[in-house]
Amino acid sequence: MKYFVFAFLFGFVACSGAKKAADTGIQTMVISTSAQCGMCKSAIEAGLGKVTGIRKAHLDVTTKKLKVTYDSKVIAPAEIRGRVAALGYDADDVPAEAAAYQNLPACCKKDGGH
Ligand SMILES: [Cu+2]
Repeated sequence: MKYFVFAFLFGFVACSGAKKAADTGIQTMVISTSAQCGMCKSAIEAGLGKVTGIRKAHLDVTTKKLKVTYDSKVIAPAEIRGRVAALGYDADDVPAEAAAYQNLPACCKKDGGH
């Protein structure tokens, strides 16, 4: 019985937490990138980790999808895509910035070793 009550309370707290997150502007978006390997993953996740308003960035190297948790009151999706492009990677319809792309290791380039 105690466990049942605990589970109920936990569920209640989880639900109210989700509502609070929506009120504070926290949102999640998925960006298609041109990332190639684990180095790209590190570069993108570390690069976005420094950006104000971005709470979490996770790249799946297999799908090349970047999942970003951000505060919509602080940063807009277009700016997040711009940040990814500035690191040298395509972000949805925003092409990688040429200079940054040129500076990537060969294995991270779209026509690279992979
Ligand atoms: Cu790479």
